[in-house]
Amino acid sequence: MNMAGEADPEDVELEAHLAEQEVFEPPASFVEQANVTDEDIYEEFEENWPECWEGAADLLSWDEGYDEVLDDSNPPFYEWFTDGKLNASYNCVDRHLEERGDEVALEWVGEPVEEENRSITYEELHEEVNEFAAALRDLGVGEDDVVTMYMPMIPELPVAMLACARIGAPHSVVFAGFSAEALATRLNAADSDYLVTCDGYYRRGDPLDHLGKTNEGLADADHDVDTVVVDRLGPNGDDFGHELGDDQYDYDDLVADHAGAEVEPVERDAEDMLFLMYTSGTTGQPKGVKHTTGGYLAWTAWTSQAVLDIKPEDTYFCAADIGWITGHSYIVYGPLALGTTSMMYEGTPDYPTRERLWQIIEEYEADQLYTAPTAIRSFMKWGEEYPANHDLSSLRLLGTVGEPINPRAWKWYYKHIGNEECPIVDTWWQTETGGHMVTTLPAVNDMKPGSAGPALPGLDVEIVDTNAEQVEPGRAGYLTVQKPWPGMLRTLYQNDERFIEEYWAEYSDTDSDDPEDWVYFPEDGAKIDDEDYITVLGRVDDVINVSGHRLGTMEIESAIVGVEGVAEAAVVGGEHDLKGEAVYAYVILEEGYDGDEEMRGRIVEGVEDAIGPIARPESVVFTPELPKTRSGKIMRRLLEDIANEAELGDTSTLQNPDIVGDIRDKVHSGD
Ligand code: 6R9
Repeated sequence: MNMAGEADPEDVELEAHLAEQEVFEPPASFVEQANVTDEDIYEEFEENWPECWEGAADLLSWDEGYDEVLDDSNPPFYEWFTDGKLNASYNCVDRHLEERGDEVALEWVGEPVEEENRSITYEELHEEVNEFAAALRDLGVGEDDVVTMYMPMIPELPVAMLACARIGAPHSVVFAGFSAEALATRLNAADSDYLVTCDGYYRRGDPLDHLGKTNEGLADADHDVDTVVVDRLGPNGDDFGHELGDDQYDYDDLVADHAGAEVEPVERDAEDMLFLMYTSGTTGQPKGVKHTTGGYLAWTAWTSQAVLDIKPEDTYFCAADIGWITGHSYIVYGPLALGTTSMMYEGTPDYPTRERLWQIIEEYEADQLYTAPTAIRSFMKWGEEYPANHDLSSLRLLGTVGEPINPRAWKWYYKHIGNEECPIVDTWWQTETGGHMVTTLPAVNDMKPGSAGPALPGLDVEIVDTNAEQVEPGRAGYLTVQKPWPGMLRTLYQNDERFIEEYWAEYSDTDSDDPEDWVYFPEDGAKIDDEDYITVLGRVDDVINVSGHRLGTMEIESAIVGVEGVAEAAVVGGEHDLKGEAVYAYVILEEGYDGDEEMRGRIVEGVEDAIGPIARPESVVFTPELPKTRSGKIMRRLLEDIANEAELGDTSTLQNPDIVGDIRDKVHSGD
């Protein structure tokens, strides 16, 4: 971790958030109907902590009540709703059947290739989840076996997740855009013997060969993996010429073989693992974030209700991918726990036209839209005429997630999408937090563009300096969470030590068993104003946030160093108008290799193969040396300054100060 020199949040602050703070009140028409309207909630939760979270647990149906809200006897291994028993699939499906069985649970809008859309009612979801759960069991999947999913935005993905939840098998969803190598790493890390994938999917009208990529990944798995393959492409996939191997099964066949099957939801302990999600961290190895059944589900249900204002009769649209935590928490678990209609779409916002999202919202009369600042910046660049062509008046609330939103984009979203009638919730949270942490409550708090808002009721967030002292309002510091919360990760899969190291060691007394001495550090910089509004300034570790996706610089560097002819590489994030940040790579070649286009192409390919196209470097700069401290550490900070064309920081501690100027000349001459 680089608390000391490399990423001082003070600098980050200067760039994005100097815009003057304007204040917007929640629209009256929204407040009138909102789920949470009482501003005393903050005080009440504080006074009644941790019992305040009983309300969140009450949103769920329990097979057996819990004994204690919180067991904090062994920090940081907190346990919530101890000894309570429940099943997430039952909570997201079965319990809605009586009242909402004929209502749509999942509204799937496919890529408009053959105008395939599916409206899946709770009744139909129940049927398919049961059939697939029965099929998984027959394949041998037992309770606590990790089932990996490598699937794009097709309805079989949430069905498979819920089928796993039903039989108590944790899922580990790998984003479909990740590479074969990334799949293999995750299969191996979780020692996962089962995989659900598909033959292919559409991107901008063209079929993509996903099974080919899957098979490449499987070839690198260190054990046998039984694989279920969804036929997404039908005859359009014939050109890829795939035949299913011996341990590969067709999804439709399996479901048909189990037609009408019913599987009793397995009673899970509140603390039993619901799923794993691998995310990028400071080192090259992705971290397997473990979420539990009780706390996570309570957290996502409660925040869906309080922050996104979801009601059962809503049609709620989150435009994220289920391969990321946002889709897990706010397409699948939170919304379905509340029995609403959750939409998912396949494809991109600009295919077949730049009106795709607006068309979907108009057609389905969506009540909420939850998306990322990177998308909003693209919409803004394309122009307001695209949304203006559509009736967006069904929208009641807008949300953003994934990265800081600059006030200009915020105001554009507010005006051109929300027609100044929808509150915006700018939700700060992480894979690790399970759900929202810092955001306004849409009917309670005023909005300040650029600032996410106060911490949610019942959370204790402080902005501190390196000595753990709270910083003055307006000053940059580090965001910390001082008390546990139900949705928190419980550990990193099979690696408690790294869990402590990554999230707690910085600000905790790790020898203490007093929970007061334990502080969660999410590795974000932030500042707070005198009304406790928090402005998140960005990561302070070696993680780059490209279009809201977390990428570790180490992962990208090791991919580049794996390319023949590369001696050393340093990767940093540089500002990017649309993506927020982009990947800048500085590369030293071995003797005898030229820094030409061919080499550049091989490096880009190496990164795409190892991680996926999202990690593709924006620029690759060849240099004979990298700026290093006397102790031999690469000074990434200077490389960031170069990428951002910023004033260069202190170079006096370098072994090789001249190299900085040389690199800068190279970058800016476009060489
Ligand atoms: C949900 C999600 C987490 C990191 C987080 C922070 C950044 C997310 C933000 C935000 C400013 C917001 N982040 N939401 N920064 N304002 N509203 O994105 O999870 O993929 O784990 O990323 O994203 O830096 O630490 P994840």
